[in-house]
Amino acid sequence: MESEGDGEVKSGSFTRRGIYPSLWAVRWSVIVAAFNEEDAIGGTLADLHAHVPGDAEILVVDGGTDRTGQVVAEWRDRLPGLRYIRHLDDRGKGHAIRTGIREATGALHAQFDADGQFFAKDLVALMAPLERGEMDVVLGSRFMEESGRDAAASWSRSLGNHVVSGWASLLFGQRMTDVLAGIKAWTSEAAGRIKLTSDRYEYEVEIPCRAILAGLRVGEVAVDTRAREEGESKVPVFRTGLRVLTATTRFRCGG
Ligand SMILES: Nc1nc2c(ncn2[C@@H]2O[C@H](COP(=O)(O)OP(=O)(O)OP(=O)(O)O)[C@@H](O)[C@H]2O)c(=O)[nH]1
Ligand SMILES: [Mg+2]
Repeated sequence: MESEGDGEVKSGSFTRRGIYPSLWAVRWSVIVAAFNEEDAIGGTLADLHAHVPGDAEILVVDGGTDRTGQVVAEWRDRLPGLRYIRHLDDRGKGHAIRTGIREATGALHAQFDADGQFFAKDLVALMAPLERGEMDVVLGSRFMEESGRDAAASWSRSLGNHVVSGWASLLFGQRMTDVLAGIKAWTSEAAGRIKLTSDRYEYEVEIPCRAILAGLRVGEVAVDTRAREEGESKVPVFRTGLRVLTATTRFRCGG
């Protein structure tokens, strides 16, 4: 469980380059919102196990009713930083991520979908600009030139993503190619300066929008995606798209 090169990460007492002195290990908290992901969560944890530092905290915030919790329990020995939060009053993915942020103890936070569509190796690339102190929030983007082809997305999903990202870029004066990807990272300090209010998928766009409004530095890094192989999407595309567009406009207007 080691990777080398820039933004070096080692398991155990890992060292890092960047603004944080290597003696102060910078702890990651990876927040995984899950809703009935018993078929996918095992693969997601295996991927995290292979790529995140050995002392990373991994918070699974489970709002569903299936066996996700049991599968997580089977991973406890291999992932000492694994924490399972049974989210009984779950009101949506945004609510689950807020709970994860409240519980997180790391200096750097990331969100990572449980459905296996993203790759944990990309978390290393997202964390690097935060560790170097160059960014406060980093968005994973499926639509940059270097991004692995998103064969996963249907045309309606891709179009919806482009419309929402374009609208947010226009309103907030910064080009963002993919505000909706379920892989993002931010510093705990940034989290303290952004007040998130959205319970559902609107929170995805709320993070960069409120960060820009707070004067924080928001960057993006190309990521790869693949089609969901296990479980089911929870997103009704058109209704969610409209809600996200309305919310983006509201954030701009101070709501
Ligand atoms: N706790 C919690 N997690 C959720 C909820 N809805 C979705 N999630 C999780 O959030 C992640 C993303 O959900 P998906 O349904 O795959 O949505 P998506 O990835 O944005 O959209 P697709 O392109 O359809 O896959 C998955 O890990 C889900 O299990 C919810 O209501 N509560
Ligand atoms: Mg998904």
